[in-house]
Amino acid sequence: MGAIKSKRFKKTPQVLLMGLDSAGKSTLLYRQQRGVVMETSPTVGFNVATVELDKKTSLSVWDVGGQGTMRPNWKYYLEGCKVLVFVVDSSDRARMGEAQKALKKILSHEHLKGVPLMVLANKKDLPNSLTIREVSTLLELDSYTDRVWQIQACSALKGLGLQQAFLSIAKLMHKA
Ligand code: G3D
Repeated sequence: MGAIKSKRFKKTPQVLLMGLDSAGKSTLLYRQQRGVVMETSPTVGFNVATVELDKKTSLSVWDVGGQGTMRPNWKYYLEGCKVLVFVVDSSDRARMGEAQKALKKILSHEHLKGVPLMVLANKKDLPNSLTIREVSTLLELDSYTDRVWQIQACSALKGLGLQQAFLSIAKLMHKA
């Protein structure tokens, strides 16, 4: 998500958009954005992008691959999260295990206890993309019995399924 410019960062975002690098987070944001305000946070060493969805809701975006050593700093960012949106590249079977581990790790944080989860199985336009049932199995979503979760297929590139996804995210916010 390096291409997005940054300006401001809120410490208590309402929606966190996470996923491995190349999952399609930046593409999704560019599709959804109204006004994008971004920041690279030098103090914690990873990029955080914040988008104003509307006057009351902000969305912060992180790459979570390989950030294990940054975990002590996560508490400053995860607090106040109402919905966690996890984006996966559904055409990349080889990295599903890595995505599963990253998701599990982030969800184990105390600040995300009981926080609803929306998984976006992105790149559904590609012919080799996995079904949402397959993605859900590989991410072991059934093991998350202590929170509400949903999975939806989308294509950030083609703009497919995004409107529905954001409507569902708005609904999940009220379940937090
Ligand atoms: P990230 O922000 O999660 O790191 P990006 O991911 O948004 O930068 O996307 C990584 C690559 O995947 C980009 O291709 C982008 O165009 C592509 N991509 C994102 N979403 C989709 C999608 O829904 N369908 C398809 N087919 N491709 C998608 P490049 O070639 O620029 O690396």
